[in-house]
Amino acid sequence: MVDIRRVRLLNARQERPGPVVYWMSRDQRVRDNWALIFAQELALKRQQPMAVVFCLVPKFLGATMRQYGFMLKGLQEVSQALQEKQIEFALIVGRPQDEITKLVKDCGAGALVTDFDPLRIKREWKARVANRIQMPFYEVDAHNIVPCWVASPKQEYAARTFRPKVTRALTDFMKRFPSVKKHLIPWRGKHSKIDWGRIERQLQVDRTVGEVDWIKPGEKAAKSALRRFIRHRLAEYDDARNDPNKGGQSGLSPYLHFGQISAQRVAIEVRKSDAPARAKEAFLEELVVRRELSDNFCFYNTGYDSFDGFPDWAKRTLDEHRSDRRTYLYSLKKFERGRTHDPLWNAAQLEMVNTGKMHGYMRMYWAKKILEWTQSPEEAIKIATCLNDRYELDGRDPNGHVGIAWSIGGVHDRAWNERPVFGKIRFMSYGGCASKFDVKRYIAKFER
Ligand code: FAD
Ligand code: FO1
Repeated sequence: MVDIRRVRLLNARQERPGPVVYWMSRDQRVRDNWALIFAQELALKRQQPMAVVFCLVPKFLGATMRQYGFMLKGLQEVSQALQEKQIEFALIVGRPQDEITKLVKDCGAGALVTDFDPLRIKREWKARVANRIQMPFYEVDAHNIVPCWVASPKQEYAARTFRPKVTRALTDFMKRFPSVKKHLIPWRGKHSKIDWGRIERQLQVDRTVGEVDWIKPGEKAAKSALRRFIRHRLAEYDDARNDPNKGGQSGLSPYLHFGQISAQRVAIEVRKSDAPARAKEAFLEELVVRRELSDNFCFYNTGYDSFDGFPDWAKRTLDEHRSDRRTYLYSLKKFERGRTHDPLWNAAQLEMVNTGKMHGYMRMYWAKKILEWTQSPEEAIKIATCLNDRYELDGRDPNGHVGIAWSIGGVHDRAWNERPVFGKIRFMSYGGCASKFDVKRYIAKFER
């Protein structure tokens, strides 16, 4: 049974007979998906058919072929896995408020289920759909181990204040996942045959940022990536993760971002492993505390992607230094091409452009230098968000907004000693990086 605290009702509509539809969006997987499990429970309780639908929205937050290609290949695997469970999967294209509303009306749905996402665009989609349909519309947090609204009723100030709350609730929510059953009540609506090749060819999307080949999309590939990480890299995670030359990270963020693997599954497997406790704790701190803290920030702070969302102390200190002279000033184009005076920054930019995944340690340095070399914090946020979301496979994610807000606006951080441009925002320097890892080696790997 899905823990009912994981479910929210988005509209106050009367129960009605009819099939159950799961509008899949953030959690694009069949295994370990609480939203899908909830939708099937609802359908079986009512002895009704069920279907899963994905609404493909071209030009989603500036995504390019790099992200759409990864996502669509993952969805193809979802559709095959659902077929084996005799669950109908439909892929529709257009605006959710039109297409989802039309689909649930055409099939006479009795209930609509979707997965949770704190991003503004998703909340707008759901509000519009909720107003146009006459059936109950449920939202299930299938992304966080502890449902966002359960972990905390408010925006948390720092990992320090959030950690005890989420850790306390963790045991309660780390329940075993029931597997999705074969759905023996046949879908009576029309059956859609999806021409994946045509969908990909016809997608109006920026194709100048191409797909990457070092990572295979989909649930199966995600599962083996997790197994490889646990077997070969988890044990050294706590010291390797801050050295971009060691490649000590899990590489899971594209899978987590598209929901092709459940964070709860990752946590269960990491906990079961025989890696040293220190390494497991360091990894779970990032996977659980930091990642779920990002959803907390985006869920409770409407300015999660703007200067307004910064804490007061940060806004004050950045305001005091608005007119400080910038030693260097670069345009979006110069940044994008990795044409600054700093070879380390350029190498990080080129790593992101060429691989779709910049090393986590470099992402902090990368964003902080954009603050240093632009005329205002607002412009820095804009440039960092645009480049991160254009090139990163894991972009357009609450983690991204928080990563940028931490780097530029001190979100979840504290004040440091004052300096030009940054004020009391934590500073990072080339020299600081050089004291932690072999910067020349990193630069040589990625320079032009
Ligand atoms: P690992 O170190 O193996 O971590 C495993 C998982 O833990 C990650 O996939 C992620 O879900 C979570 N995690 C790790 N570090 C963080 C963190 N600092 N904050 C929140 N969760 C974390 N992450 C994204 O998923 N999408 C983004 O667009 C993104 N943009 C960022 C921008 C900046 C400026 C900064 C400083 C960080 C950003 N991050 C983003 C957070 C973090 O850098 C990435 O999650 C991490 O590098 C992903 O690689 P990995 O899965 O191999 O990481
Ligand atoms: N979600 C959708 O429901 N429909 C889409 O067409 C869609 C496209 C898309 C492209 C790139 C990308 O990074 C994410 C995309 N998402 C889409 C949303 C995604 O599944 C995540 O829910 C959010 O980006 C993270 O919160």
